[in-house]
Amino acid sequence: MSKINEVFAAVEKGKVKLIAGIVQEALDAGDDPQAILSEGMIKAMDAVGAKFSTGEIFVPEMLIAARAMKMGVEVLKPHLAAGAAGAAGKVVIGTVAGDLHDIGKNLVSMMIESAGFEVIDLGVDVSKEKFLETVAANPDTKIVVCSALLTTTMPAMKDTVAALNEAPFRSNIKVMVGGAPISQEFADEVGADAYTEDAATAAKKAKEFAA
Ligand code: B1M
Repeated sequence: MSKINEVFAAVEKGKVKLIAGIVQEALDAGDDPQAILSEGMIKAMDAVGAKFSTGEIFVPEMLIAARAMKMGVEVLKPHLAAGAAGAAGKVVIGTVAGDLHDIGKNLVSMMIESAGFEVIDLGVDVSKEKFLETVAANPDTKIVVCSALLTTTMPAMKDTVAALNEAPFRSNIKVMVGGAPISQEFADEVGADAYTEDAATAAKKAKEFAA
């Protein structure tokens, strides 16, 4: 019997000590790793976000759910990712300035890596200067990926893409953007080369760009 509901409940309730075992049980029960991720974990985070919006829970509960999800993803990782390391080229990725959300960015990073890229992950709260200096220091960079989860950090994404667009290396790279508040319209407006909705499509698009 599927264990995905148990994964959902464990992430939603932030069962940090139990999550790894529950994810392993789901894998052992034959649940599809992609379904464990999307139906179990990501949906649980959406439920957490909805509860936060209505004031049912607060930042500490969101934080602990995030911790549980991260620990669950560690167990899933080998089952989701399988690629020839680095062969497809170099990708620089980060969550833009002022934004501390990294779960989605980490998934994008993991999927891109498993598509065969070498990923330089700059983490969260990454300034435009840091993106620029990293690409300048790695002239073989093929793609820059910016993530944002807050409407309040969309301007930072806009500034980052604008700075990349003015950089001397711009014609050598593709700029990809994504995250919950980002849309194709926003990507077009700021001058990014691509917007993708989730981690799997980000990896697919990155492969297209590198082909
Ligand atoms: Co925050 N938070 N949070 N939070 N948080 C949201 C985003 C929010 C929607 C919750 C809500 O109100 N319903 C809301 C934003 C509202 C808005 O801007 N419209 C919000 C808020 C308000 C805040 C604070 C301001 C709260 C406060 O302090 N009062 C604060 C801001 C801190 C800051 O960043 N400066 C804050 C803090 C936090 C925590 C630190 C507690 C924690 C983050 C921990 C961490 O990341 N390490 C947290 C969490 C966990 C959430 C929710 C509940 C879950 C986010 C998540 O990890 N989702 C979130 C509600 C929600 O999203 N439903 C919420 C799972 C993840 C897999 O999805 O990141 O969307 P996501 O990634 C997806 C896609 O977006 C896409 O791929 C992934 C799926 O495959 N994607 C890309 C992401 N980046 C991409 C880049 C690409 C392509 C695709 O490039 C090509």
